[in-house]
Amino acid sequence: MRKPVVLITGAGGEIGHGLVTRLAPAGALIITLDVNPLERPLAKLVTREFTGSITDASLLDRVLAEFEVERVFHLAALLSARSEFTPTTAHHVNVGGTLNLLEFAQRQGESHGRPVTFIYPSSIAAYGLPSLADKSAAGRVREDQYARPTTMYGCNKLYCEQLGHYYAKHYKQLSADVIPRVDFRCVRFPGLISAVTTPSGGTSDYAPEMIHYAARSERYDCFVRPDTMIPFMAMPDGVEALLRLAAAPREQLTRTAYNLTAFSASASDIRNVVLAAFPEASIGYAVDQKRQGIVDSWPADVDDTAARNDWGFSPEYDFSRAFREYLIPTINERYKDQTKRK
Ligand code: AKB
Repeated sequence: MRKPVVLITGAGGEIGHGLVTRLAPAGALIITLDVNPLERPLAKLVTREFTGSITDASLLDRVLAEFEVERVFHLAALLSARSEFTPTTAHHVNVGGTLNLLEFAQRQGESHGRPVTFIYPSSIAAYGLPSLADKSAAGRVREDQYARPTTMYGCNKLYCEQLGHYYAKHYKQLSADVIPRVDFRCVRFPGLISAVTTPSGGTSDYAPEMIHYAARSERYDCFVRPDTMIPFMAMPDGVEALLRLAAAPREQLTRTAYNLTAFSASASDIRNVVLAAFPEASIGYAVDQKRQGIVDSWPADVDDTAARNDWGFSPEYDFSRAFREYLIPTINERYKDQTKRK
């Protein structure tokens, strides 16, 4: 008989690392799919590790044959900056891979007779504010506003939200009694800041990079202007949000995609709090106009009322607490041996 498990794609990434380390102690049987082998400490926490691409349908067939997947956390993706260098590859992975996973979830549900809960991290990159004046005037952007992404990654994320809705509500709607459909649920993450993994190709990476470089006593030049403002969230709150959404009773959910945020901060706000923690840090600005243009198209803040009302989203870390209690002490611990050797 197949074992009931949770599937996490992109398990070795920034969100995946936090999710595996949070889920494993709770006793979840976890299988993972990542294009790279997991680091040993993470691999020891999972029941089975598949190394390969989400674009490989035959690999997913192997998973289907061996495991009864009840819940999917589909985290694997090429992020915004990296996707701009290889847009067709980004589409192939971000959209083609997600379509493979949705089809896999549908076939899993048909095989064991219950809808698979499918959790998908979209992004503030799904928004496209046309100018800084519009960004300033927009204030807290709602889910149904400004859905005009300016990056391939943002286009991918917005389309995959729609794909998920289709699989949940309309899949093969002209065929006789297709059952059961995928229980697709999605959040639009702000910039996520992790203390335990280093950033991997995002345009919001200036925030975590600033902290990690300061902790390593390395010079950092921020690639956006000091006044650049977007919403952020500490990684533990991001992981908890995914788990809370996954556990919410289906009847409480009034939408497919939910905004999330914990705090908005400018690059200057972040630089000031990092300098307060690392007075010797050397942090300057070298604005990259192309990446600046991407971040300027993202909202300064988002309205997450629907997530709070429907499934009790409530972040633990505001700006000050995120740095004081999570980021600075955890990152200091991570680099303490490295900085001693200098
Ligand atoms: C990125 O910067 O690409 C991601 C995101 C905001 O979705 N961190």
